[in-house]
Amino acid sequence: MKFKNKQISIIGMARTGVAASHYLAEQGARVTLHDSKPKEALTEVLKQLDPRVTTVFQSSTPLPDAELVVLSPGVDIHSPDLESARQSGAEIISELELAYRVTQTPIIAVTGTNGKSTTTSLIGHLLERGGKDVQVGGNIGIPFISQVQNAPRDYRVLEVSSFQLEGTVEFHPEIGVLLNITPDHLDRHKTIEHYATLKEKIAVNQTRDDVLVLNQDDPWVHRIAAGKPSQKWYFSMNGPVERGCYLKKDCVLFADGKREETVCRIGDLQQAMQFQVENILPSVLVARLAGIDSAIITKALPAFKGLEHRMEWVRSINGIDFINDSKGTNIGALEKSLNSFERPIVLIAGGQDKDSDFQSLKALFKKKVKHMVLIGEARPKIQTVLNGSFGHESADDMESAVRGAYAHAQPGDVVLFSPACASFDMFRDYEDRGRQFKGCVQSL
Ligand code: UMA
Repeated sequence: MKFKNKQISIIGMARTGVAASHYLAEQGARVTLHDSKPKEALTEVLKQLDPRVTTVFQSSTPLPDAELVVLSPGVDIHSPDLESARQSGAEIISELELAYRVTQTPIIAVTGTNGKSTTTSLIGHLLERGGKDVQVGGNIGIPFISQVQNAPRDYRVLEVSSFQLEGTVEFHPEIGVLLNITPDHLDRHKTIEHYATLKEKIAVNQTRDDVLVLNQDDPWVHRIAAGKPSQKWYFSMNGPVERGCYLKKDCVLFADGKREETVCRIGDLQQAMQFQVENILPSVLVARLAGIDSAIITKALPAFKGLEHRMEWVRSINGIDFINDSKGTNIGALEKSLNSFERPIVLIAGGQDKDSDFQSLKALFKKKVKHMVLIGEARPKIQTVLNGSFGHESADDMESAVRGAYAHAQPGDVVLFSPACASFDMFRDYEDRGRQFKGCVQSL
């Protein structure tokens, strides 16, 4: 792709936009970086910009002569702000597509509603322990475009979101991983059908030389995989698969269609990972498909601690465990987290609603949760669902939420912070939210 002297508008002046502007300015493009926010709100970002980049504030509308428009993931490709660029014939792509077009290294791409970050990191960990030269990036927090000038020898391992896939055209991973599909981001994508179509873009350019790693237990994943020419390998929590990885009692098994091998015992893993077996299965499978021996994987798995803000054990007070699951930003994540415990749960949940159907969790709440503390904008909506059916209270800030939850917990209980919502109503992002939770727990 030739960028020299090309007029390019990048929308969104945060991590992705800044990284894309650096790359494109280096390539000699005429780069304009836009943001809907005013200049005063972006002073920190401005310090990081390449002087060759022109800035436009309080506008997400590309320049009239832009030949290429690159979107940050937070920018909706259907936004009316992009209409004039579309009509004038500019190509509109996501940063994921841009970075894909300028990289040669084989890509392992992980998508799905939940478990993406953990699976992506664990794949990176297993491949590194197996002696591969890899780079981990994407939605996990490191824009892919910021990595392209530093190519690893063997693989790029990317977490890719529906927001990033929305603006892809040619994107084509050698190994695509599709973890699960449950409703998320419906405030932007409107229907689960459309959301699933975006997830499908991980596979649409694959050929019979490529690999798809698929969740055997997820009906949406099956629908997406149907008819794709890719070589399909499966993983399952519920029973054997012919080619892939599955859970048998306490063991992870790998099968290649001819023979089976036991890769690890769940009891040997770090506690946080024992709650996330569903992420271990595809990670082990990808590592095997990338040529890593089972013996190396068996040794490498217990060293993986899991990610911050994902079923992260914070502290135990009088036999009450406090778990930080701030990265659980949708109801599918909350469902999985609740199902991980066989002990009474005091749940802290809520935040900015993403048009989620909390009604679908009502039965599970009744079964698993002994008391609920609600935070954020979604409080009235969740309260309507609970409808006085069991104990709940409302908290205006994290400190009162943690104190309220602690007051209702007894030895042997779990205080689980798994919000099932976005964080932006009360916090900078889910990391800020999780750190505030941990800070409040530490000061109890
Ligand atoms: N903006 C506009 N116009 C718009 C919309 C937004 O100018 O119409 C501006 C905002 O004012 C803001 C900027 O765009 O200044 C924000 O862009 P961004 O939201 O894309 O932020 P980045 O920092 O670039 O982060 C993005 C991903 N953000 C989102 O998908 C919302 C990060 O994923 C990702 O880690 C990062 O790129 C690096 O790849 C976060 C996320 O929440 C963690 N992802 C969702 C999820 O995991 O569920 C998909």
